[in-house]
Amino acid sequence: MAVRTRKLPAPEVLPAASHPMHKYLREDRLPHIWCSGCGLGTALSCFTHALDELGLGPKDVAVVSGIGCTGRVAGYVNLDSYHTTHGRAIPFATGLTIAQPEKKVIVFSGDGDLFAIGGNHFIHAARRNIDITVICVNNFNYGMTGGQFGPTTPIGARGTTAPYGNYENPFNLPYLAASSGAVYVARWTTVHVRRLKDAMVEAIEKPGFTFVELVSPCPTNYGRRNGLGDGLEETRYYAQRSVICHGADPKEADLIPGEDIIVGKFLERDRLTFLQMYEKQIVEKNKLRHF
Ligand SMILES: Cc1ncc(C[n+]2csc(CCOP(=O)(O)OP(=O)(O)O)c2C)c(N)n1
Ligand code: SF4
Ligand SMILES: [Mg+2]
Repeated sequence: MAVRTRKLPAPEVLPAASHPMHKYLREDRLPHIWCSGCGLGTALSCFTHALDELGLGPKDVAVVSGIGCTGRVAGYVNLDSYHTTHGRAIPFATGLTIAQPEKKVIVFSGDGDLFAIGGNHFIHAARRNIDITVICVNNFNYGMTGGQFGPTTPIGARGTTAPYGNYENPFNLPYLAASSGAVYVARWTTVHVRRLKDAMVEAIEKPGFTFVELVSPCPTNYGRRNGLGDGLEETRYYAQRSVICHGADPKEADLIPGEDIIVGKFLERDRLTFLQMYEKQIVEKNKLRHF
């Protein structure tokens, strides 16, 4: 008996959905590697909206990341971006901004990258008032490598290397930034998307060393071990505990589990930047000529 075959209609090809800020994204690198419920998608989305509001295009901005889940941001933005070695985003950014001061140079990295292995660079860049913006996604642990405790892990919180709870005092990042010399310091969470975007806009616009801390859920490695549930529950916890307190003394903004999370714009001030100081102290005083 002859076999009868039926010709099927060609499948309908649907146009691929694009992200509203696709001009800032390397869509060929997507899907991203981040876990479901992670705050990093929100962080990146706020960042692209901030760039859009500032009207910054690929020639105006460079993004520098270290290593970690947060560090992947550099690979996803369709800009001049540098995925550097662990802890060294700030030195790379320092070279970039000195070579091309007209560019907005933005460091986007994690709490471990910026404050453990890279902590030294952070305090000195702030002290020297290097003209860069540092955005730190603080998820209280080394997410990428499996949940080790780090310099922002709260006392008592568990990690793979702190099975009985961390007993080392964590950094209060806004206080560290402010006392090291930053000219703009703010903290928001992934719940405060508009305020976070506004803080990024202000920090990027302002000359000098500016700092935005972003408290973000890491359900896979931090939330799960610390009774915070999945990404949504961890986000809900940050929403419920946040108290907006603009102008608060950063010294009072410690992050302690079970207590209020003080968020807001803590500080804005003016200081001569590294290059302005060089101009004033060296070029003008010695009547040097510019190259
Ligand atoms: C010199 C060096 N040491 C250690 C590592 C391993 N390592 C990769 S990412 C990371 C920590 C990342 O933590 P964080 O910056 O908080 O980023 P997250 O993954 O939490 O976003 C470490 C220790 C490395 N890549 N290079
Ligand atoms: S391990 Fe944590 S920080 Fe990394 S992608 Fe997963 S949820 Fe996000
Ligand atoms: Mg981290």
